[in-house]
Amino acid sequence: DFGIEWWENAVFYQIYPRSFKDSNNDGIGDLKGIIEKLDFLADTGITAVWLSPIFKSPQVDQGYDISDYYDVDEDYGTLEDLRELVDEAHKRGIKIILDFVPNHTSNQHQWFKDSVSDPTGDYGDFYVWKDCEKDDDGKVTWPNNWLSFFGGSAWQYNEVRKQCYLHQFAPAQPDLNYNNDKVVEAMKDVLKFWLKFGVDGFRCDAVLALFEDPEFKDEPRSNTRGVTANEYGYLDHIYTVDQPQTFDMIYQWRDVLDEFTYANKSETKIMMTEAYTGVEKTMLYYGLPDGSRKGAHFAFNFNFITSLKKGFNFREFASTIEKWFVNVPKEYTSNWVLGNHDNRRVATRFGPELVDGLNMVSAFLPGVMVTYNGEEIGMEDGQVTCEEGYDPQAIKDCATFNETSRDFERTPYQWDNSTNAGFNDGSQPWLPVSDKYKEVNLAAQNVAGAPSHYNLYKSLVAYKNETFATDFSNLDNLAVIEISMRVVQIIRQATYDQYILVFNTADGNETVRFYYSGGYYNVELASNEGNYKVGDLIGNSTLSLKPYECI
Ligand code: TEU
Ligand code: CA
Repeated sequence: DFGIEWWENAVFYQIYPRSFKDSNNDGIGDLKGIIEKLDFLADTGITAVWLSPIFKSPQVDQGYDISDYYDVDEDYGTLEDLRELVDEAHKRGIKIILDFVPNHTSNQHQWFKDSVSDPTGDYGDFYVWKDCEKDDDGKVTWPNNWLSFFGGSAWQYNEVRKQCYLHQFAPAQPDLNYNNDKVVEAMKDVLKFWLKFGVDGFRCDAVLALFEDPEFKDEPRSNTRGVTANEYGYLDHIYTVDQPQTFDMIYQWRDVLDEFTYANKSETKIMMTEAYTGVEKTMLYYGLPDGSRKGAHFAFNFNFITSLKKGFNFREFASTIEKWFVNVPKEYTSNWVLGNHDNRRVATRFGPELVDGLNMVSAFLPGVMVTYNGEEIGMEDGQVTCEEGYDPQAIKDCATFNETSRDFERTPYQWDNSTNAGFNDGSQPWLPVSDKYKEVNLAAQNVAGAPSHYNLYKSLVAYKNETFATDFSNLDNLAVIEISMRVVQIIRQATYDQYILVFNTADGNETVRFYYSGGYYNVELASNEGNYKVGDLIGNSTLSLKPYECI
């Protein structure tokens, strides 16, 4: 017994419900669609499903604007459907993680409506309201210079209350006021409700934005060049993200989860936090350095998204991994995120040839592997025009839609080569199906023995589940070695065995020396179309690797 809890060597599979599977042919993916695909998920071998938000919502930010935390949006089904999904997933040994969106509600939430209409009432102080002046020409002088993540002022004038409210995201997403104890309690109640319902944990959305500076000080200019005054990157966000009280709130939520874990003698209820921030702050989401407070079970490691660019070389690749593991205390479980619904797909970001190697790396590294639906078949970004798009960050300015939109990575899942890629029975999907679906789809790849992204992914997950679950090693036992400017080798020293991953990150053939500690090595997994095949033996020899080959 290596003392690993269920989530520590797990594969978390993110489902974007709107685009996964549409069971009733209304163009929108739904819970019943996910239920239909549970056997596929079980067969793939993933440990847990994280669902992007399925709660009642006007869908301004595709569900990240919640108007009722306690109910399922009719686009996705009913509470009974969710009951069935959780039960059916559990029957198959799959955990269900819900998306907890604590920073803001929808402006259609009853709390916000009450806050607007009755400033001195129970909900008057539920949001971050500040006085602001509106002149006769309708021009508002904002309370300060704060910017929204989606661009433009983070303030919005409300005609009824004649005040401004804070929205770190879209204007339809007013920020909750966590300085109000009633808000703190109300949101803990949300967690407790779903824990009682039987979910296995939460992905906590945009936690970095929970608190702001109590004095509402202006933020300084950032030194990033080429950014306009309206763009988020124009300011250095020292007063609106990662505030000290934010970390404490995370630790309080952890207490709620732990209480529930112990009280019910059930398996650990987990929390993963989403914050695009520096590595030191990321560690504070895990807990206090002295161990006196615990926070997230893991805080997403976005380095593969934020530090790595197309055409990366060995150095950039190695430092992306090192940046994480030199900073993570060994008690913390690591995690490796390749993509999500907010970032261009792996095949688009790096090129389709890199899909296998990167999936291999994220499965090989110790800790949790996080996969966004579609990455297991190497889906590329879809084609979406501004008129077809929905992302609130992008549709307000079609001139910059191609740069800012997150709709591209959200097009329907490509199941097969039938109409609408098998997403539904032919009615128009909410976002267009990618025109690549005839070449890239699950049915074409899920053929026994065929070399495919999916079959490799499935082998990786099986290997991780079998081999690394019992031969768990932490980051102390990891070494990233430069073999050449283009070839990287990662060594994972387990209790008895040594595992080596060799990855040619370049588009040319590479002949390199195999760095090893003696003996022969079995090729246990290999990317498709390389020189090496599963079952080959490698000893004291040179390796000839094809472009992007990974073994
Ligand atoms: O994203 C939070 C976040 O940190 C944003 O910076 C996001 O990555 C950025 O807008 C990408 O361009 C979360 C959700 O994942 C995202 O889908 C939501 O829009 C956002 O919170 C608001 O709830
Ligand atoms: Ca539907």
